[in-house]
Amino acid sequence: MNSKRAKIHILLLCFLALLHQSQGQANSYNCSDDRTIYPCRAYAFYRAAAEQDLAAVADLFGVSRLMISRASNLSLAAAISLGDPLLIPLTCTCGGATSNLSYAPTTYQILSGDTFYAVSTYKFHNLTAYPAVEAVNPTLIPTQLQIGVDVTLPIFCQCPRKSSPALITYVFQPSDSYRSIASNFGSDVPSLVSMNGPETKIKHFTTVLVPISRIPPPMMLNRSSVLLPPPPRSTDDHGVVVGLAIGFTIMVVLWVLLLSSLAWKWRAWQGQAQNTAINKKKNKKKKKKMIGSPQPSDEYLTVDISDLLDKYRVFELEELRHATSDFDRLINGSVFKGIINGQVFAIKRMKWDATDELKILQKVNHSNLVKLEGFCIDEENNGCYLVYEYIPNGSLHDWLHSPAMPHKLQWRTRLRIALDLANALQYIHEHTWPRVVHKDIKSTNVLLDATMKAKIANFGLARSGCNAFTTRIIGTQGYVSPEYLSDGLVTTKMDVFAYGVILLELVSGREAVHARGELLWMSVDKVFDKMGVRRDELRLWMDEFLVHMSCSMESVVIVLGIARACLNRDPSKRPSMVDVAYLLSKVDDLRSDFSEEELTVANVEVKAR
Ligand SMILES: *[C@@H]1O[C@H](CO)[C@@H](O)[C@H](O)[C@H]1NC(C)=O
Ligand SMILES: *[C@@H]1O[C@H](CO)[C@@H](O)[C@H](O)[C@H]1NC(C)=O
Ligand SMILES: *[C@@H]1O[C@H](CO)[C@@H](O)[C@H](O)[C@H]1NC(C)=O
Ligand SMILES: *[C@@H]1O[C@H](CO)[C@@H](O)[C@H](O)[C@H]1NC(C)=O
Ligand SMILES: CC(=O)N[C@H]1CO[C@H](CO)[C@@H](O)[C@@H]1O
Repeated sequence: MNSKRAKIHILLLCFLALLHQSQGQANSYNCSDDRTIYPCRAYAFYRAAAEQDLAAVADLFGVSRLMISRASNLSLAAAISLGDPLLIPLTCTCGGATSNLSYAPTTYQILSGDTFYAVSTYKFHNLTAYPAVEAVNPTLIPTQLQIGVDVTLPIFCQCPRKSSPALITYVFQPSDSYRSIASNFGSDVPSLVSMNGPETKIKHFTTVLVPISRIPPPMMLNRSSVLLPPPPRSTDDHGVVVGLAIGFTIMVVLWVLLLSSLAWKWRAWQGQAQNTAINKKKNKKKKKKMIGSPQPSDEYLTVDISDLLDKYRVFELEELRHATSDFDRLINGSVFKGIINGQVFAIKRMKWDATDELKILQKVNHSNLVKLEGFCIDEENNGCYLVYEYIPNGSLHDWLHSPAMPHKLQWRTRLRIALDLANALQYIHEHTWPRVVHKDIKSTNVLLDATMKAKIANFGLARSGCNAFTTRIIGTQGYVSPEYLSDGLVTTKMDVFAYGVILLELVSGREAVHARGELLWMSVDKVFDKMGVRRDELRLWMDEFLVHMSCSMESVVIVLGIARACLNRDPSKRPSMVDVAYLLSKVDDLRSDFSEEELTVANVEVKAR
């Protein structure tokens, strides 16, 4: 009985192999037949190049060091040397009808002398190939690459169809055979044949897919488990001893932090069920797709805590307890007001993993972003606190929508806020590397300081890296972009969309979601007709207070036009925040010619022409 089954099995494999042979190798990465299995976790095998440390590899692939080190059975503090094998966790996606290629998008910035061929062959070690690079970057001309331009490098990958939990993309070396690959990765020759066709057809330096059942694979388990940090350069013995002692201390500290970070992760993982899922059904469907991919916690970006220690103040729990009168001064949600040495802070208790937010915040520094001052680890409760600068005037949401506010915002102030936000978003989208997408732009996450300058808070959902896909759809209704809701597509354009909704709130004084469930961004359509803005409808739709203050209709129309562009359903047609900030600054510049008192509607209208 069993042997019969085995025979059928082998026959089936041969059949599959033949099928593959006739279709050629490129079809291993054709994703058009079953799009429902994307995105998924996939892996690429990469050997460290000369002078490349873990951070350099992590940057190249846009993943965290911790993710690589965990998949590769390395300690985070370990030095890696030339040729060390690394397993890079990637998110494998389907490139869409234009390419039908399954790949993990990796952003690469062109340096002097780079060509698509050189980058795929030498920097990415043939994990991708230049024709594929051309296919996924249709707007770039390969012979005219400009230094600094971003290129998407499609790392070949594939999502597993059934039994095998993950697939590794491996570049077939001249010294390799299916047999050696199978033993290195804990796979078997028939599976390799079924995935890639017969061995004789495999060309050197092309990729093969290796199904594996365990991460890390056997060849990486054989590493010595005690890896020391790189030896200090100093040659005198005293220096070496001190260096080792310091290295050891750092390692111990790192491990303690790493363990607590893992503990937060576990909590985060458990707490996920309670997260605000805007579309529970969709969420469920997407989650199902991820079943079978190993290490669900890898979904989280992780932070190299070593980078944080010298940048931020580390607070003691006792200190925070004292500052907040034993956590009695609640601002809202889980944010407390605390006073330490006369300085006021906002202290946020993290319900789940803070490492995402820490990782993002350590990279950003802009006067329109709420600044992180330090953090505190609560070992007893496996929790953590983030300590921010205190922003006294509360949220934009309250100023626009709460009847309790002492007065309403002037149009000029609203324009100023719009420009502040545009500048902040422009900064995180254009001046961070990899790019940061905030993912939860909304008026409650916009805080106003004593001079009514706007600052963006709450990077809890933020992501670095663009064009990623997510399988956890979370966000705030009324602000989420259609493409994120339907495909989980995360790009800077989703922040642009949410920003468009805030502009509508500023103009209309209405909430992003009306009490009856109507979405503000949909309701604005009635203000427009084929010719543009209908002024009569606009007067009815906009904030009554602004109408009474007889603010410049001209500038309201300009802002509404910008909002409408930001809300385009096609993300590629939305302007970038650079464009938005430029357009707004022109409106705003006009106004700053005048002092607040002198500013009259007539002046602005004349100037606006
Ligand atoms: C992928 O497969 C589909 C049908 O299965 C076919 O139409 C398409 O041409 C293939 N694409 C590539 C790039 O081979
Ligand atoms: C992608 O696949 C679809 C469906 O099989 C097919 O209609 C389309 O032509 C393919 N596109 C390319 C560029 O191969
Ligand atoms: C990539 O493949 C080319 C041949 O196609 C080979 O010359 C080159 O050495 C390979 N790169 C690496 C890093 O192995
Ligand atoms: C483990 O490494 C040692 C040398 O470092 C080597 O002799 C041995 O064959 C390796 N074992 C496996 C299973 O790769
Ligand atoms: C750093 C690290 O994780 N090392 C592990 C590699 O795998 C071996 C065998 O499972 C473990 O004993 C090591 O601790």
